Amino acid sequence: MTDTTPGGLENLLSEDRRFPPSSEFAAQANVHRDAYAWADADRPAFWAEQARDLLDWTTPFHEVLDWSGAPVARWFADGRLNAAYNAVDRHVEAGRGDRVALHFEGEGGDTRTITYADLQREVSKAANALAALGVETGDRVAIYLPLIPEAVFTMLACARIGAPHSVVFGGFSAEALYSRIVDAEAKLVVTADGGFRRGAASALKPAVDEALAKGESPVEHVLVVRRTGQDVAWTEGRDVWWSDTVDTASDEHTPVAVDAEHPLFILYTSGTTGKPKGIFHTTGGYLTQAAYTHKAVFDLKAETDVYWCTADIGWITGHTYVVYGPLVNGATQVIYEGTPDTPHRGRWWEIIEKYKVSILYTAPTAIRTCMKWGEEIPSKFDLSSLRVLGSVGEPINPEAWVWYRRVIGGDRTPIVDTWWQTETGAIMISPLPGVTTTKPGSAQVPLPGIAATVVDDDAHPVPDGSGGYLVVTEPWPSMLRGIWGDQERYADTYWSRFKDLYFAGDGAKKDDDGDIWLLGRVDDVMNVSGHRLSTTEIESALVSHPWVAEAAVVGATDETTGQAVVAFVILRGDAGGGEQSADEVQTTLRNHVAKEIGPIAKPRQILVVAELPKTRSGKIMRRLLRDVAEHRQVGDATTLADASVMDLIAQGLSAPG
Ligand code: 6R9
Repeated sequence: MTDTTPGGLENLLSEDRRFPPSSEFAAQANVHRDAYAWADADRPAFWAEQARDLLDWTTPFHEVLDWSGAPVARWFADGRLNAAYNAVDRHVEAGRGDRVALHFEGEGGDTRTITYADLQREVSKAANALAALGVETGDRVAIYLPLIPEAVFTMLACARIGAPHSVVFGGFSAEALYSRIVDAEAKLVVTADGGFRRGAASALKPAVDEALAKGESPVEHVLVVRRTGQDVAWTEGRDVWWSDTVDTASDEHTPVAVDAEHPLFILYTSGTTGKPKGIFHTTGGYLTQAAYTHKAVFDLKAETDVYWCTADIGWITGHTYVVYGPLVNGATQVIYEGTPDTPHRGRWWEIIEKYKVSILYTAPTAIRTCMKWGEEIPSKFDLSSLRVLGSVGEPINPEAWVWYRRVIGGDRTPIVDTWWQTETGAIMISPLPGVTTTKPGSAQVPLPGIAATVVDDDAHPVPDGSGGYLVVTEPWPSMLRGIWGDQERYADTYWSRFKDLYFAGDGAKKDDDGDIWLLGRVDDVMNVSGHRLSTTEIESALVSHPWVAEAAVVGATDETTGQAVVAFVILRGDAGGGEQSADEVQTTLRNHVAKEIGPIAKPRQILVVAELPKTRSGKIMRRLLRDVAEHRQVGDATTLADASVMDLIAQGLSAPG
């Protein structure tokens, strides 16, 4: 990563477009430049002030940070609070019960408007039902639901009782669900008959039945929401309908105050190999940073903004920026069940026009997909309500960033490229929209109160202009408190690579201003003839060509060069890319990469594909592409959002031409 020879990282760093905030935006922004100095002067004091300011505590805290048990932090540990009370009840008590909390848009066009007062009743009913099913403070609950209001009600009902939830992606297999249920020893599973995806009802309950038939399980009950009306198999005594238990329960429930360090949730992330890691977060510190970052990074004005984060609740972005951050801040938000192209490719933009969404938070993969579909689609809708755009999940290529700002943001909106992880719980590195002069493709600066840098192999901070590994150098409130049931693995995975530094697993580079550019996971770094190349770098070069909508690059074993660059590209329908022969595409794009980065970075092979394999959170599964590139049997594809994509790629490669 420290290599700056040809093929190094010069391409991204030569990105010299700059976008300062407008003076109008800067003047009205929630957070100003002085926040950095204030936080630097006394980091724990800064967070303590946020915790007092943004949350209501039933028992105020006096201790701020206890790092004596490092690497497990304790924040605000002698305080007590309830997460659901903070997300719901206090807004109603303050006279804001009529404010819309959720504008739910079903894929088929059904809608529900849920105010904070409604939310209080729904969450209370669900909490009473959970308690009646035997769930007590400290018990774990698995949630396997589509993105429907009941998913939010259930998460908050768990929080209300102090029962940590473990949300499992609706797209995950029965096997994945079973291992997560067993690992967390969940007593209850909350699911639905099914959900709507791509215009059809897709079943969920059968996967729960299959999971629970796999062996011994701690599950006592399965609570089932009726969403699609599909037939479901039923196990008497174990399965109960939401309509029979929750809808009939009392809508009054007293939230259980818990210690600040009481676990709020477990969320499994797929490690590169082996058993998934149950990342667990606690209550006080997590909520503090969720609320602060949501307000600071998106400049949220709760009275007037309409916020929309397109993430599924099955990943961390859905936890922090659909459920906890926005609701603790009393925001009005949109949640949408379906896919962006159902029933047509303008669905997202139609939703933005309909609800006058002012803040949009989505992933680079979605932006690149929209680029591929062509800008005439969003251009048909009125997107003038938008005032802040966010990106998360992967490095965003400069071209995609610029397209996002121009086509979706009307050349007007600040873009916040937010770097963080399931483990960090909340945003760590991001521009502040009223402060930072943004650079397309860079997450830029640690937020006020966050200390992160880039180090070399020996843990020394690299000078500006060099690359290395991203680390966090001081504890932060929403940091993971460990891996559920395996604290040794926690220390090994994150704290053993560099002494006393949190190792994020991402490669990064500092530019000449000291701004941080994320370069992808360190395992995505290739070594071609001794030159270190980042996948992100080459992908960005490819996407900067007008024919290319999306690109994924992998390093395939090569007899002569050690590794060789193999690129998979999706061509843009609207830019002439579709009309070229395969040979012409190869030659043109190889030369383009050579020109942008250097001949060393030229892909050995460029394969045109219709889709790329992605997880439901939008991350490209390069491991599977590497299998294709190295002519191996394709490995475990169970966490793909759409498992048929690998078949399509294989077919496309064997087809003539
Ligand atoms: C929130 C989330 C974490 C990994 C992380 C990094 C990548 C996320 C990014 C980004 C570059 C950004 N990542 N945001 N890379 N720029 N703005 O995605 O959590 O699913 O745990 O993934 O995602 O590689 O290490 P999670």
